[in-house]
Amino acid sequence: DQITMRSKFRGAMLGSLMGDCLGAPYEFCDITPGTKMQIQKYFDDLGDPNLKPQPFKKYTDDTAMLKSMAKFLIDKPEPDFNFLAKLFVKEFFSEPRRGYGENVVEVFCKLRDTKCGDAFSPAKTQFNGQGSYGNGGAMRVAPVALFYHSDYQKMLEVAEKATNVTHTHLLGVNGALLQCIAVQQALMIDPKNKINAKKFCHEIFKKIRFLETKGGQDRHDVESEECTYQLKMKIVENFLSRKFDDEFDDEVIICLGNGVSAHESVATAIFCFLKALDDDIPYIKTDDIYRRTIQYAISLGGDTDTIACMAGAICGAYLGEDALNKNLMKHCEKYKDIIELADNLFDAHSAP
Ligand code: 8NA
Ligand code: MG
Ligand code: MG
Ligand code: MG
Repeated sequence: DQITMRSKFRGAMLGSLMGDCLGAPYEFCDITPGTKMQIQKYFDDLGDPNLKPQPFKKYTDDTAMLKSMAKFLIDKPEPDFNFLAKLFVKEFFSEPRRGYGENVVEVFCKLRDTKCGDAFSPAKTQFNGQGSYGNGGAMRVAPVALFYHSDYQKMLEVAEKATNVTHTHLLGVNGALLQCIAVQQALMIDPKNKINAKKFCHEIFKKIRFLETKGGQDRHDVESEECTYQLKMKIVENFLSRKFDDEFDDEVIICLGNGVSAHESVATAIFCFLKALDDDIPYIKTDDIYRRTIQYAISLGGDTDTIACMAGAICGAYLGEDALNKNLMKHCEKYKDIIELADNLFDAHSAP
């Protein structure tokens, strides 16, 4: 029904923004057991309705690029990737100090110098022609999952091309597709129904295996980058069966990662969402599923803004706007603009 879907669009967009804004202060901090207690207090303090929202927690590159992705889908009847490139360039040069990845800046410069005439060329030359496997494609892909949620093939096609404007390495692209699939799958579930975490995980596994094997049989060379995300999703499934103990988080970080590359962060974000569905992380004390999701992502350290942003988008797509804590939301820069963008995306998607 229409109301629920509108609320889910807002939930995914706000969930992404809030993960970015609230996660950014902890990016690459040292995480000790003490830090995890501090993060609990940080959320408790921000959740106080009397705390003034000034200064805002600022959003970073994740949200800057997410906004461009939404506009790209809203403003044109068919995807125009040169237009997307122009939006990225305009956004970057108007506010370059949003914490962009170190190398993606070269792409923006080349795009600007060629007036975005060929959206796909500059990214191909990154890292001596390997292309970037950073998580920059995945962190901004949620609007594609929302807009094309009822046309799965088109969703994947647009997600891949939109990623290719900055990221062409197989791992960067498949990481973005994995995140896109997770957001779409969460969007399709009624929040009144409890998610079966292992089933949710296995569904994603089957979809990403299909993409990685190009619809064919299992590969034997499991070391191959063409198997990376199916293996990651198997690891997620295994962690979901384990009880939390003192080694748990360290092993999650070793096996799933918390870095800036897509293969060390996207499966981690999916795991944070699924783990937080249950209230069994001892140092996290809240009944709020969304807060648990991003608090856990941030407590794992590393690329906290981006992992919380991706996990937050999945969780928000499942729960919808009403489940997101308004006290936390009001501390996030430009949250009202994100609501408007979510509504415009919804209206554009529903237009005949
Ligand atoms: P990117 O394309 O510059 O990639 C990010 C980083 O990943 C690069 O700087 C490299 O270190 C590494 N990398 C990617 N591909 C390769 C490769 N083929 N070979 C070797 N190394 C590689 O930018 P992006 O958009 O993917 O980055 C997204 C991340 O950067 C997000 O987490 C975002 O929040 C941001 N970020 C910024 C800071 C900061 O302080 N400025 C810190 C962490 C993350
Ligand atoms: Mg960032
Ligand atoms: Mg707890
Ligand atoms: Mg980041």
